[in-house]
Amino acid sequence: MKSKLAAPVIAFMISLLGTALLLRPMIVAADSASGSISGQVKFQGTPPKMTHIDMSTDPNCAKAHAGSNTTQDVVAGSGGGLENVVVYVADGLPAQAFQPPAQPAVFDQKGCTYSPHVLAMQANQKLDVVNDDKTTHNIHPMPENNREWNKTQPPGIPIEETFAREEIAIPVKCNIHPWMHGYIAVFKHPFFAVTDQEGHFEIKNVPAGNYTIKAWQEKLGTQTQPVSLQAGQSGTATFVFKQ
Ligand SMILES: [Cu+2]
Repeated sequence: MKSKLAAPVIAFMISLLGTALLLRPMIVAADSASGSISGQVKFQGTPPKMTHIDMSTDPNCAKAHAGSNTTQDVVAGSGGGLENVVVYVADGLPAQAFQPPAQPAVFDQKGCTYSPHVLAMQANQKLDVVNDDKTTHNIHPMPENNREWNKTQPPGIPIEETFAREEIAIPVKCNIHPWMHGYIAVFKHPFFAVTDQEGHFEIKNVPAGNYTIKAWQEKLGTQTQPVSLQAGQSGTATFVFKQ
């Protein structure tokens, strides 16, 4: 009786194993179909001088800066790379909803400046606003396509917020310290990046396709270029901004 049952069970298990082996390469193929789009954003010419910010009206802010502190409107590195540029897929994605990441985006107030100066996040992703200063701030995003909010934030008290819709980019100011301003770019998909000090960016896990890529800079505007991404390949893009 036992041996009669064992044969079909073994046959069934072998067929399961076969199915698993067949499925495995398909899953790997699906993963390798996406690639990254990377590159650099450059500034051509002489970058505008960053001006000193006088924080003497709030000694808590002034004390936080041992040296000089400057405006961050156009931050060009010595190698010509442009920092704080938002590079993103603007067109070409399939019409699907992308879930926001579980991890919150963080917008910090440190030394009475915003860190990062330009934040990029997904719509409906949690936004943690942090006050790391010994003074009270007032965080006031001024959106055109989202709900406006305006909150006083004493030292160490967390604020949790979110933005429901795509908007590139929302200006943020502090009603207490007039020099404080930054931007929050909100996307309905995860295919965006903000350039680092050398102007480099990498947009990861982009499915193969033909895309319109845009680069947004708060003072210099927006640039557009097409990028074609083959299955499993990486794409590149270079943007050059001039004053
Ligand atoms: Cu402030």
